[in-house]
Amino acid sequence: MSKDFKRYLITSALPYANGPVHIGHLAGVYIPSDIYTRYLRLRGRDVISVCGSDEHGVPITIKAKKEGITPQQVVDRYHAIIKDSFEKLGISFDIYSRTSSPVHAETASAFFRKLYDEGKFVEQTTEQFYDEEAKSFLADRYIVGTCPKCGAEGAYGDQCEVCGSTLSPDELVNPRSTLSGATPVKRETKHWYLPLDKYEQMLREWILEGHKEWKSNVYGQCKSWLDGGLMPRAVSRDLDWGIPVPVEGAEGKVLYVWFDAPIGYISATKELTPDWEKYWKSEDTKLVHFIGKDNIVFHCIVFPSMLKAHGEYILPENVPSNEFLNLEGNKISTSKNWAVWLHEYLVDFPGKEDVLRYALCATAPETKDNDFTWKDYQARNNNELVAVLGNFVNRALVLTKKYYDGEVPACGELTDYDRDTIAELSSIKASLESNIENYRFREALKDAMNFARIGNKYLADSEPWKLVKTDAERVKTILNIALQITANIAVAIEPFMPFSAAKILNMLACEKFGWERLGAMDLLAAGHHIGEPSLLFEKIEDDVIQKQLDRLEEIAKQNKAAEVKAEPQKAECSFDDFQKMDIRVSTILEAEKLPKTKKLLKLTIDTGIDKRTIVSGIAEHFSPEELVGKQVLVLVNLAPRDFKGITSQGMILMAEDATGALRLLQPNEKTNNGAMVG
Ligand code: B3M
Ligand code: ZN
Repeated sequence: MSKDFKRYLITSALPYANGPVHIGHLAGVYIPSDIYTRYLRLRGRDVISVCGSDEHGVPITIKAKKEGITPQQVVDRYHAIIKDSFEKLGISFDIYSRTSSPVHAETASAFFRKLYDEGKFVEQTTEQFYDEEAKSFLADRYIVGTCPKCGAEGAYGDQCEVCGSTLSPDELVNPRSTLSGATPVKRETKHWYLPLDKYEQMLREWILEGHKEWKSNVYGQCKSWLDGGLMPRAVSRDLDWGIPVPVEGAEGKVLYVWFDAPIGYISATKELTPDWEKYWKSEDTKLVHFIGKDNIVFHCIVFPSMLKAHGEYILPENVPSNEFLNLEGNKISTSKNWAVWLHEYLVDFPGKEDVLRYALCATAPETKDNDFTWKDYQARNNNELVAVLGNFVNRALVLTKKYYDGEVPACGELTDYDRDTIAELSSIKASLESNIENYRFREALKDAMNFARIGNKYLADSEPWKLVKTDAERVKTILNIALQITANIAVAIEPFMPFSAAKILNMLACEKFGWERLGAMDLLAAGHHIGEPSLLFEKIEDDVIQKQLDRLEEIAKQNKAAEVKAEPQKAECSFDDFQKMDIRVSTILEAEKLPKTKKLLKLTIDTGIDKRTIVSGIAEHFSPEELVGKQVLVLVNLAPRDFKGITSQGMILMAEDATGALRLLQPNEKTNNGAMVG
């Protein structure tokens, strides 16, 4: 079954350029694909890795509308951020292109045109929602209304974000267009459909019979789609952002984003190399799509049907899709800002690119959804990278410096323990390779780390720092072995942590050893001079992690507040009713806690009319110190009330937000006390 391929073409899902990349994207797609690609390169294979920004589709136009800018401005901004942050994390695409490139427009148009000319599409006229004021057909996302399931306002035509129900625009109560507010009407429109049902048999044979080795989540999804029966799918849309449908009489219509985006893989390859056809059109190429689980149907059913319909292209050999990564127990969400953004991480954690690569690979949701927590990130750094990997490499190098002035000592006679250790090390390579080649990157990372674990144990067991006083000859052998292990680590971790691998090589004063030598114990010649040791990783302290947790807590609060519905309006009051209330700008002069109470503060207030005492139940929300000197609004003619024997003359006005926090109401600029509010 394992065919020998001459070359590899690796694709990674094209991120939508409507927001930056977050850790969910990285763990699900880009880190696995980069590990795989780097590994193949190290093995000397002919491999290219292509990716780029997905710059069409409704999410982009919505973002543009929300920010009052053009779709082009949106994609320019995020394409730059995404490309830059991928580079900084060491994601080593051979090309990171974009679907707004001219080569792509031409490639996608020609692809459509060929299918069109050969009669591979069916044309169908259906009724779609239309905004008569804005003179525009409406994508589902452009229609909002009341959710028929939970009654929430502002549900979208495809989904209610409050209760999570999947909806169709027909189901919305009181549907409105977000373009003009008008009630949408139905209007006829013509589109081109790819009859997926015609490819069902081909897909069944190819996937269900031919690719039983695919990951069970991917295989299972394909099977359930195929068992459910496939239907023709529209490949065009009424939209003004995208690649125009290259057919006469198709004004105002563009290619559906899921038609053009996967063709982006082909366009990117074209831009990369004039030899692109040998990657796409030869059965000797192993095509692998790295994607997230929400993209499975497009990469396993729709795109392969397109490729088959076209006729000149190969199909993917595998589509290793991951499940989802959650963040601190909750689903990552771009719209809710519940994410760790790569470009922000790079600023907050300079020099810690490999730590993120490591932590995300180690927690990658390979077989089921998984959770990223900052505590786990910290523990992985401190207990694994610092305590095991960094510690071992540092000891080996520092001791070599100290005992031999940086010269690699010769290996003497081996003990049984040495031989066992070496045997253990040499068995790792095969496991590491098989794990990577079978997309088990978490296991592969454990294999790579095993070099450091074994090395660490070897030094701890053999204690050269003690032995140096009694058996100096033996210490030479121990350190020779420790240095050989260090050199092996530089090879083994390179696909996962390329920056650290380079750092180790630099400290060893060596060029790359080559993957084929992994496991060998003669990577460093006796007499070779190593360079200066420095720390590979540093401990991450609690306060750094706390800062990230605080940020998330703040976001959670804001999200909660945004979700909460305001209390219904109270019964009407007359202007005279309102006029009865005498509200004045006042300054808090003194504040103290009322003894033996939890909630009460005794405040002395300058109302401009007089100085008076107010007792307020806010001690759990404000400390006396933070109140003194603040200007506030006070209802001064409220009937006096006694609290614990103190008469309170008035009430300070406050707002309680959705989280239960109290906010003082203050004039927006300093105002004289006694100024009337009304
Ligand atoms: N832009 C969807 C996503 O990010 C998408 C992938 C396209 S791959 C051709 O989920
Ligand atoms: Zn709902």
